Amino acid sequence: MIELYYWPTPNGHKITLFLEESGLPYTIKPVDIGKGDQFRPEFLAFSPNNKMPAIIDREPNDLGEPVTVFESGAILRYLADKTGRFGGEGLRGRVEVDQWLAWQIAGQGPMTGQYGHFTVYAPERIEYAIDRYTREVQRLLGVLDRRLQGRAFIAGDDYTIADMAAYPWINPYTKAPLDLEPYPEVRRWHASIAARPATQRAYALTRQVNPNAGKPLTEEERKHLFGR
Ligand SMILES: N[C@@H](CCC(=O)N[C@@H](CS)C(=O)NCC(=O)O)C(=O)O
Repeated sequence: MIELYYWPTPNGHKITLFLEESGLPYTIKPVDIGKGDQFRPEFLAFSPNNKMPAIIDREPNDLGEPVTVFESGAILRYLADKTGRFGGEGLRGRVEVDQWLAWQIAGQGPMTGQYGHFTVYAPERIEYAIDRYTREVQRLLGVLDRRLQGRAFIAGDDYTIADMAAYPWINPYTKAPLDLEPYPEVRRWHASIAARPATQRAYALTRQVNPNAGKPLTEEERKHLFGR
């Protein structure tokens, strides 16, 4: 059984996308990042960067002690290796997946996150930052759009952990949506993943785990998320 330390945000969705798609048994341990659960010593003991997602695998393939993993990219790779699914086939298939997984966790995710921070959450409007991250996200959408030309999914014909990582970070801010009109391949790919039953199950967890999802942040939530 996998214990998933989770809150319904784009990085959290990456892991529920995998778990719902693979059918691997799991249980959710909510980490309410608006209440400061990410700073609890028992969570920091295995997720020292004070961010979710993280997992504990109580039944690792080597039958040894439980395995803990933090960082969404590392978790996706671990789960792909554990199940032998969604991680790319053979040396060449695997490297296709891993380079785009790295592109997502080092580029598309953080840049889109900064775009969201400065357009939605920052207490003051800083034009330079908004402009910088808007253009960077648009550039990354262009990179993804070109990659998807002639391919069903990021790594080729198969749906993989590279897609699961990138999907939740396409336009995650309803208060600051970006125009996806210039990226037809991204729109086609995004719609095909949105239609998957596993995707719908993963996103249905949002309201179940956080009934306040989508509401403006309270002062307490801002303090825990941006104040330390
Ligand atoms: N690089 C990390 C980023 C995870 C992350 O940013 N998690 C956010 C929510 S999406 C979080 O837990 N924030 C709590 C905090 O910053 O205190 C990953 O890919 O797992």
